[in-house]
Amino acid sequence: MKYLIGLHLLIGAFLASAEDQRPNIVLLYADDLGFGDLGAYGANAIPTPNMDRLAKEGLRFTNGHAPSATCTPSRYAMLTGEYAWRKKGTGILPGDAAMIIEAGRTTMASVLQTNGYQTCVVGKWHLGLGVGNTDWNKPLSKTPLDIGFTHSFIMAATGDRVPCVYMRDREVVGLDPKDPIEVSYQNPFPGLPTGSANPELLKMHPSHGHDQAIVNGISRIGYMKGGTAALWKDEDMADTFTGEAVKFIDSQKDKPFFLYFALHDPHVPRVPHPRFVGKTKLGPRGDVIVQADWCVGEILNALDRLGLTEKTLVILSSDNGPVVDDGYKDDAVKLLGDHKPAGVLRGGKYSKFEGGTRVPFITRWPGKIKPGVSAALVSQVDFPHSFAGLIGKKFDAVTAPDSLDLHRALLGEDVVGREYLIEHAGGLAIRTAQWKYIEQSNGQRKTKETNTELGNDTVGQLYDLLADPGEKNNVVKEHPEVVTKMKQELKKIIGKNPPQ
Ligand code: NG6
Ligand code: CA
Repeated sequence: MKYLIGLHLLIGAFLASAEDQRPNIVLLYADDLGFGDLGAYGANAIPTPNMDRLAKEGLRFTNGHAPSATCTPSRYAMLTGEYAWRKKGTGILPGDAAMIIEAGRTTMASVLQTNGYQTCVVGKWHLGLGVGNTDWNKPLSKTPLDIGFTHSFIMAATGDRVPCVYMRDREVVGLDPKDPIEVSYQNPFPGLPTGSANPELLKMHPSHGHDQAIVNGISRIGYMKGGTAALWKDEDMADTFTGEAVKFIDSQKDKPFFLYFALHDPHVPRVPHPRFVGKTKLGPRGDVIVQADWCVGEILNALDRLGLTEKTLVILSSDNGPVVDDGYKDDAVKLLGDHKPAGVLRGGKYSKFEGGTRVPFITRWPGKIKPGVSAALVSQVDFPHSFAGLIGKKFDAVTAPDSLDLHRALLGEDVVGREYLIEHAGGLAIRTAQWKYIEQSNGQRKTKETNTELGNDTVGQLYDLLADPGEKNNVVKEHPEVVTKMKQELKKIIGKNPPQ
């Protein structure tokens, strides 16, 4: 009996220590940050000491991918483990869209929540809220709280879309009930100024689109009325989100936690706090990357201060590649100089070329991850299964057909990662460690507005990424056997769970 009790205690202690091994997870997710935008990936026009610190102390991936070349589909895939192109209605959403992830669905957050983690999202959401026809003056029926988050402090969509307010859990923060919010993506509110009618009221002018409601001297996509006390000030957004993120870490320091910090920068409108203005010679786009780097630094400092650095897996990445002019006259094109936001890669946000989805991707967990560089092919769509794998669980939802348990790759123990990866920007491309095949398409080659090479061509394109990382030489004719294999695999992957 004595021995049995002894054994029991021993097993108990072992289990407790196994539990203690479970790391906190902090996912720092920038918006439109390019493969070449930080020092660790070769930039020298933008100082990013905190992101570079992560790379130095952790593992810097050279083949880390966002699932799509724009925000909503990337985030949909990252949260659910299902590629967005399988499901209708997962393109860039307006700010009044219904939530596109079903309540109760297993996500990268819920798998941690059901295993005892406190889970928090702070920042950009852009996956819809409520069920449609949202009344912003009432608690919302569908929010991050319904898909695995215990805490939520978000903006509904993007910085350039109404409603320009923060939401905590189910409610708008700081709303005066006597000044209710109305939102419309169809019609302007009579009597209210707009960017197109009243350019004299603007402190930043649109270059394309973005000429509707004016909030804080900046015109946006969509119309809104009321909610004056709740409106955000773009200059303070990075401070506000970072403050919330640090507050969450402080409050959870003794329990395992997951923080999904979805930074707004460097998405448009690019409006740095005055203390970051002029920190680069690149104008607002460079300055808000410095601001994003500061946000990262504040999180790393909080982990250091609380003694959590060794207990925390930090992941830094971006939801899609970079764009220079994304709709505001912020001098980003004029002041770009030699800076290459996508580094050696071709294309950027919206593109099927590598610049669309290959993004900064860094993991750090001191003592567990050996610092270095990894060429493993990994995607954010793998987070759901990998987070489960990391805590010794299975992500057993059948709703995540595209997610793999690559936690060993994230920790640097597996240097290969995926065999195949799908890239998505309107149409699809498929790649392996060496090859990239882009399906033929009749889409336009380049967008006039953003000047992005979209990767469309009326013939299929095959690139040898090892020899030609910039996707300059289409070798589709030279390697018919590779093309056949890639097409077959693409068909197989699509067929696994055909698009709706
Ligand atoms: C585009 C916007 C762009 C940006 C993008 C979404 C116009 C002309 N362009 O439609 O500015 O908001 O949508 O970006 O409106 S994302 O990173 O959220 O996907
Ligand atoms: Ca984005």
